[in-house]
Formats: sequence, C-alpha cells, structure tokens
Amino acid sequence: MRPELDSYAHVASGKVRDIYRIDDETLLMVTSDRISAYDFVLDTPIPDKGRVLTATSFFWFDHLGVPNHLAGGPTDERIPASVLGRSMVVRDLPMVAVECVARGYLTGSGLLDYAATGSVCGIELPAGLGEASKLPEPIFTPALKADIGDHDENITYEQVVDLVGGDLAADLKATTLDVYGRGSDLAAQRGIILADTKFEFGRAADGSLVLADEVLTPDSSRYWDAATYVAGQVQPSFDKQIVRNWLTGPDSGWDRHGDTPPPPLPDDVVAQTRARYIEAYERLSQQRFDEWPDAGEAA
Ligand code: Q0T
Repeated sequence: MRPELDSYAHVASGKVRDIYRIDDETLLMVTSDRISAYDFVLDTPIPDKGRVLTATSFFWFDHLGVPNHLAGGPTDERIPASVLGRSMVVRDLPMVAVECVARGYLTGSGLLDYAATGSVCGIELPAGLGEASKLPEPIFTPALKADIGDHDENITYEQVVDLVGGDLAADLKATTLDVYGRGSDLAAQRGIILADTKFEFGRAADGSLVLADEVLTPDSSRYWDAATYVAGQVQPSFDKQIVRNWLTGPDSGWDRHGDTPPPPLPDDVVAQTRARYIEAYERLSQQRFDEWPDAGEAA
C-alpha cells in the first residue's frame, strides 16, 4: 500500500514544485503541471508537464553519472499513488545557497548585464556580442536565489568565494561547467541547443558536491531548436513559445505590461505546449513518454 500524500509534512513550495518530508533523511519533491510565462504562474495547467519534467530529471541524473540526491527510483514505494510519475524521493542534504548557472549563449539577464557593463558576473566578454550570441566558451554565472516573484541576483565568482570559501567555490564552478558540457553535448547530438541552465547542489557528509533539485529540465534551462537558431535575435523557447505567442498576440486580449494576470489558455495552445514538452523529453532521452509511470497505474 502506497502512503497518502497527506501523511507527509509539507516543507516548502516553489512556483511549480512542492517538497514534503518522508523521514529525517528523506524528502519527496513533487512537480505540478503549472506553467509560468512572463513571471506569472498561469491559471491553466499543462497536462502531464510535471511527469515530463520529472522523467527529464531522472533521465539526466542517470545519464550524467555524477553523484546526485536521488534516494529511490520513479516508482519508489514511498511515493503516494496520487503523485506517481511526478515525484522524486531525495536525500535531505544541506544545500549550497548559490544558484549555479552555466551559459553557453548570451541572453536574458546575461545579455542585460553584458549590455550595461561588457561583462557577466565579473567575466569580461569580447565586444560585439548580442542577443543569442554563442559565447567563446561556456561561463559560470552564479546567482543568489531571490524571494518568489523576484529575479535571482547575479553575483561574481569573488562573491561566491566570500560566501562559501575558495575550495567550495572552485568545486561549484568546475562541476557546473562539467555538467553543462555533458548536457549540451548530448542535446547537440539531438538537434537541441542548451543555451543555459541552473543547477543546485547539496553536500554529502564528506563535503563533496551532490547534484540536487531538478536537472536540465525546460524549467531550469533554456532549450532552443538548433534547426532554427539564428544569432542576433531572440530565439523561440523550445517549450514555451506557443504560450508566449498566444499571450502576446491579438487573440488573448492581454497586455503583458499592464497589471492584470494572463487569461486562461485555449485548448489548442495547451495541447501543442504539452506536445513540445514531450518532444523535448523524447528527443533528449530517446525514451517514449507513454512508458513513464503515472498515477493511474498505481491505483
Ligand atoms: C532541498 C534538502 O526546489 C526547491 O524548492 C522548490 C519547492 C529548492 N530546494 C531544494 C531543497 C533538496 C533538493 N533538491 C535536497 N535534496 N535536500 N533540500 C530545498 N529547497
């Protein structure tokens, strides 16, 4: 008999994920079907998004071969039937309070910082770069996690050293760039550009780094379709572009710079977006999403 979700104490929630306590050593991370766009969590869920992102994290944890926080598989008996397929059983670890971002391309807050200062997180970049430029080499651009609703704040490597010490800072940078390299290499083989991604790390008892959180999912990463990549312009998001186009197009009646929340999404936008998440998972993992566990099969 699987436990009920309400037998676990709620520990924390993010925009789209919730953490529960299983026991002193173990947490349950549950990913919902909620989607955000333009800094709003939309009222309309994307069916199966939580399962696709969970499948994507499991694939990468398995593929990357670096120590990670998983404490069980996707059908671990501690996972309640109601959240099967969108949950991970993980070791409760002391977390490093630095968001570890790797960027191979310039966009988002990296481009904003570069436009203002010519550097990103203290790393000087060549002149003449622009939106979606490929960087000469991938860079480590750490950030501090902001409160819900705010944006993470980019910091310099020196600030990371001041926060966590030189040994750990060096380990974070090297591991972040190493894992980004493995992820972007595999994605490139599948025709997908991993523009940037964010990792979070815990620490094992011996102080070594443990890859935690979700990994290389569309929510923690920018994925672009290599087939349509053009430097110099904003790239369509592999997963969210259909939602963004509809929200900012004439049919939504919504003003992203106004003060009203976005309207509900039409069914066809939901269905096409669901298909994009599944396509990203299936292309990257070469696995079929319809073989991934779900709540129905535990019932
Ligand atoms: C964490 C202890 O995902 C987060 O918040 C969303 C609700 C960030 N977060 C991670 C932890 C993890 C992980 N992952 C872990 N293995 N051990 N804490 C807490 N917040």
